[in-house]
Amino acid sequence: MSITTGNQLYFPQVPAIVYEGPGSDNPFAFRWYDASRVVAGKPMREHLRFACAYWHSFCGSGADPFGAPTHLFAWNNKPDALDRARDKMDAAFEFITKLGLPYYCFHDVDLIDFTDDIADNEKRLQAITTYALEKQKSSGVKLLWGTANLFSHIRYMNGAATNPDFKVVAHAGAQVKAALDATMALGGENYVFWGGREGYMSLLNTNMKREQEHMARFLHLAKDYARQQGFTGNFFIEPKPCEPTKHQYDYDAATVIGFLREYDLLADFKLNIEVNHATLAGHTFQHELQVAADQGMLGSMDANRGDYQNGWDTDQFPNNIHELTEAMLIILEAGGFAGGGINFDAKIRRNSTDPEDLFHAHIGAMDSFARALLCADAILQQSEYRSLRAQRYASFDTGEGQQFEQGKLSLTDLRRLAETYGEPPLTSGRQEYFENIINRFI
Ligand code: XLS
Ligand code: NI
Ligand code: NI
Repeated sequence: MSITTGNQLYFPQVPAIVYEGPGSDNPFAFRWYDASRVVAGKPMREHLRFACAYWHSFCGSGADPFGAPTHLFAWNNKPDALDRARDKMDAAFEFITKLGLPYYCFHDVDLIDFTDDIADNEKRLQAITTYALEKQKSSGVKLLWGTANLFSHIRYMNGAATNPDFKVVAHAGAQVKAALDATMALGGENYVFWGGREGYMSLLNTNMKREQEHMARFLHLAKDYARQQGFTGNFFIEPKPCEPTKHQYDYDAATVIGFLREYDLLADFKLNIEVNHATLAGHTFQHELQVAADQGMLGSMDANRGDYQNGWDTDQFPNNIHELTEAMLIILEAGGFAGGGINFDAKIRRNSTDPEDLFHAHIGAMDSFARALLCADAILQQSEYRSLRAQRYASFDTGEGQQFEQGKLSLTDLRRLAETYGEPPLTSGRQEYFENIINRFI
């Protein structure tokens, strides 16, 4: 493989994107995302910790099951794999720095094409990692998380860590080891496991208990290896109920937390919650965030949105300020992410074929989150939202309610008290009023 360093610009027509305020009509400016503006005690950039997803933005081709690629990138033209990978990285860092994104995230195979040769793949990854390190140093961009793609190669069709054939499990191990090495070499702050094929298509041919034990064993091996190498970051599990597998073991936040607890992994792992995965699981995104936050497990977020008219992972860019405001309320009340940030796991549409479309997508998404952050902060600071919710539980703050919370009452006590209270009055949940509070600040 040859070594060339390109100076070519891939988005020469797009300037660096700066904050111009809500009144601006410049399509290449932020209206709400003002990185250094202090909100709730820290700058926006530290609340939001935005990351570019290498796979969607620089590896996605626009192809779908019915049609050929439509995103024909200038960085994909060279015959040599390392040359191609460097071109792609030049384009990625040009894009990331023009947007002022502080972070990026990748799968191993996003950085450089793999073959079936383990040693060669390791060499490839090391070569492009060296290049990435230079890019990070000269730009100040950091790695939010790395991961291994354990779902695209044909060997993983029956799963990776949960594959019924140990030989495939070993290959998954080799790949995760190299991806961890790359993540650590780049100072990656976290490492993600998304188990797209860790699950089953049919229970008839599946020993579910054994597969889940293998998954836990595998996670322990990965964690132990990284810790031995001095990695101090978080491991994240990204829940998803299905797709591509019919039933995925990491179904949702509650399921994953139970799994981590059962297999003694809670201390090292947290969750990476993805919007569209939450909706596929039959939850709202807010529900998944709250479940994670309540357990101190809110690690990071994959930001995108689904489509209310269909049932798959469409990975569209986020733009719903109302839903994002409700999400930011939970994140602010939780004190922010534990180690992670907001990774745009989203892709432009197949028919979005202008190079500028990738910028418009990210500008809109970053502005939507910034605006949601401002709205959520205003709701918490200026409205009765928090105190109204607290008041609903006031009967537990003193007296017998408090004794109940403290474990000082028996079931017989409850019966005795019920009789003395008589029938309680109906107390409104005031949902519509709560909804109005949110809208008042948008
Ligand atoms: C797919 C997942 C994937 C993970 C990383 O649905 O969101 O992109 O984020 O493997
Ligand atoms: Ni994701
Ligand atoms: Ni996804």
